[in-house]
Amino acid sequence: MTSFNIPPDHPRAESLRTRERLIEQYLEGIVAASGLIAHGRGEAFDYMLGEKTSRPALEATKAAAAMLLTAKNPVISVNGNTAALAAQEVVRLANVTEAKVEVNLFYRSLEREMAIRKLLEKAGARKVLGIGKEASARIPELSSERRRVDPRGIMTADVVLVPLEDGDRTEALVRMDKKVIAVDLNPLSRTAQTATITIVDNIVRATPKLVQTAEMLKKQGVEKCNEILRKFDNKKNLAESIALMNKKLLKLAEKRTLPKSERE
Ligand code: PTJ
Repeated sequence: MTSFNIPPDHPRAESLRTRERLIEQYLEGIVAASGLIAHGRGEAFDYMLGEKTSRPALEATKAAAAMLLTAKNPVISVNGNTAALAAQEVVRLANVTEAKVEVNLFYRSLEREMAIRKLLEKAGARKVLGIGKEASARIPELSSERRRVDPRGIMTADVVLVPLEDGDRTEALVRMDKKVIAVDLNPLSRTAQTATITIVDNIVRATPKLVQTAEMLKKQGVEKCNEILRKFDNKKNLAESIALMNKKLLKLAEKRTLPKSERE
């Protein structure tokens, strides 16, 4: 535990609690040092979204749930930040969509893999793939440590959920004809732009909604899922998220500009 006491009435208490969680999990060896920086980048984009789940994000969440439910071999890829911020939701999502859970790290070490497995098991995971020598398959044309994957998991998956990702692997997975679902607050990132479905939302908000939506859609059946997928357009959805951020910035800029009478 870190010693910092967050005042409950602090206007940014929730955001500070998330930061503390990441720092704690960094000290536990779950989160990579770079994971703290990556989160800061995410926060900046979240600010532009008003730190709320947007309508396009909800639509993408619905499509993502439909894609996971209709997949033959769905896999949820877990890195340090995802484990720290959403371990329980990952396990719940895996249960409802019958997806496998695989640890896949950019800053790979056996210690971190085992610490993340332990955290996931504590959250209820029955089987966690991709640890150590189990990640014996290789994603072609990818040089980062993320290329090592489990032959029972990501290597043979048809749909891979990659929350908080770096762009290279998403591109490589798409080249392998896999469908990729990304959760990324930055709609401009390579991951966001390359994924089949991109949820532009904070993983803290997105994963409980994804679980809820999957539970609801599971009851409605495959036809409903297929219909949602037919109607979903990721490029359009991304453009809507960017437009939303733009609108928010313009609104803020407007408040700070000269009165109308003094403008050119
Ligand atoms: O645990 P490891 O070793 O696999 O490393 C994980 C990190 C995140 C360090 C690694 O994948 C990395 O360097 O990622 P990037 O390239 O910095 O990309 C992370 C993306 O996630 C950025 O586009 C951020 O805007 C976004 N992001 C950060 N925090 C959140 C987020 N998106 C959703 N929710 C967040 N909380």
